[in-house]
Amino acid sequence: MGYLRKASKTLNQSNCISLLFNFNFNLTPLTSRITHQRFSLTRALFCTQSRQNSTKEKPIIDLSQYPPELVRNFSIIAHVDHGKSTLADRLLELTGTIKKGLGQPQYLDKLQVERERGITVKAQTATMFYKNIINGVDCSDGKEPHNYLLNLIDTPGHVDFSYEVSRSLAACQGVLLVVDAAQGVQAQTVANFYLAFESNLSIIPVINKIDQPTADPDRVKSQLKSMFDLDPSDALLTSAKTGMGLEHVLPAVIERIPPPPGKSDSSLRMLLLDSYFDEYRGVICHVAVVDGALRKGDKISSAATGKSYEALDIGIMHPELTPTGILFTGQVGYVISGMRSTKEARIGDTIYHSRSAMDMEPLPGFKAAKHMVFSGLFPADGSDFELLNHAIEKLTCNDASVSVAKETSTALGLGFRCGFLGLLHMDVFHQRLEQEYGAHIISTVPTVPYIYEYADGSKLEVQNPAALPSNPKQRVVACWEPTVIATIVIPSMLELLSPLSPSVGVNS
Ligand SMILES: Nc1nc2c(ncn2[C@@H]2O[C@H](COP(=O)(O)OP(=O)(O)O)[C@@H](O)[C@H]2O)c(=O)[nH]1
Ligand SMILES: [Mg+2]
Repeated sequence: MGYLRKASKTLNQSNCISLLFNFNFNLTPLTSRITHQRFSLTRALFCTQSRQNSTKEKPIIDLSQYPPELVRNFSIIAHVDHGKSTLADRLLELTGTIKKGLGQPQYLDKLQVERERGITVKAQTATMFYKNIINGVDCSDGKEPHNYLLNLIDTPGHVDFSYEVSRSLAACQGVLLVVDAAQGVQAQTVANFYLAFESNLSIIPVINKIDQPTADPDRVKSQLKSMFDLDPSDALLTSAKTGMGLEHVLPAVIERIPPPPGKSDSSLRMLLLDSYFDEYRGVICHVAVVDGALRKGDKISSAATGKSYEALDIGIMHPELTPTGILFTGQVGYVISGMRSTKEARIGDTIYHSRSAMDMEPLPGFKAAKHMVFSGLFPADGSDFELLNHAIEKLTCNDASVSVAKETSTALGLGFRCGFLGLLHMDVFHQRLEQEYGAHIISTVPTVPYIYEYADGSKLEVQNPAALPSNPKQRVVACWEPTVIATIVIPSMLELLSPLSPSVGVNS
């Protein structure tokens, strides 16, 4: 736990018992859709995987034409609603990856929950091919224009999904930091900037929505300078809605973001970035090839589990699963290798060739997710426990930031205690269980973890009040609860006070 404050200076046993009592019996179903209907494992109209089938007649893409110096991997990061997914749409159209006007807006928001709520909750990768030409003029000094392979990752903006952002950045060498020209820098702009900055990534500021009447790009430029020390002249001015200024984005990506640093002549090392479960093909892993190359049929091993697999299918997201049979150094794509569960597909794992696994150094992987709220999940019908177990297993394959442990409640029977990054994350997880796996669940009131300190100095972290042991011999002397150390960003003192202006006196 990050920051803790003393919830009470001293807690006597009776306080603890009443706390326990309140929590234990205050089980409010968050999902009001409890019916006697059984689970159905039918997939909803929208699902976690890419839209497939559109790849059949396409010629196989030859990835050997893209050595690392012609590859750029970048994420689009920003606060919620600053236009990341819309900008991704325009870049996909500009490179001919999707047809202009066809398909829905925010194309990479594929989940039903994303479309219903109008937010991105999953980072999505798309590979684009782009000739470095601006307005028909070759910008590589009269030489034949190069064909570049660009991997774009659209990320969520809400803080509850920042684990998606931090993992995406591990596959990138640079970011487009999008800022709304009217809203200016907001909370997640700051948080995401520091994630990219700490990862040593090249940062390209993009001031978006300049078509809006209230847009004030100069104010945003000065914010970028004062808060992040970003040169105002480096900022690109765009409107992802009208297409204004977009022609400068990809040339800037090629110029300012370095190619991936891996070694082509080394043995294979791949980072497992993300995964999802497909009923027919098992786990589909999203990977970034750091060193070496991976070919279809290769024998590969996981550093985390030691298990070996065969690479049955390999390809890129263009923007759907597109088989290529091979992935080279610096490229980002997918691998299907017959993994069946999350226990095998560990996010952050390093994958090698089985033949060289002995003398390989694993990649650093990812920091573990920090769970902020915990809640119990129980099947609405007790006999559906196994089905809920399978549904959670498959969904956590696509959402590595949820922790799951079995628990039993006297009132609700067998279930699970799940840890989430925040309340929105919890709500989205419940909704996905229902929409993608037909689960009917009862969830208990979310709680935060507490730390109890005993008279003998020992401490106990409790995620569920029912787990607090009631031992009269051990006196609880203090109870600690998580707190937030926050930075408040205010455009100016004057703007903060202006809504109060009638009551603010002016001193002349
Ligand atoms: N006026 C205007 N609206 C935009 C622009 N870019 C995005 N939007 C709108 O802003 C809203 C949020 O966009 P979205 O791409 O989902 O933002 P995200 O949360 O950062 O991915 C949508 O309604 C978009 O249509 C722009 O350049 N100009
Ligand atoms: Mg989005």
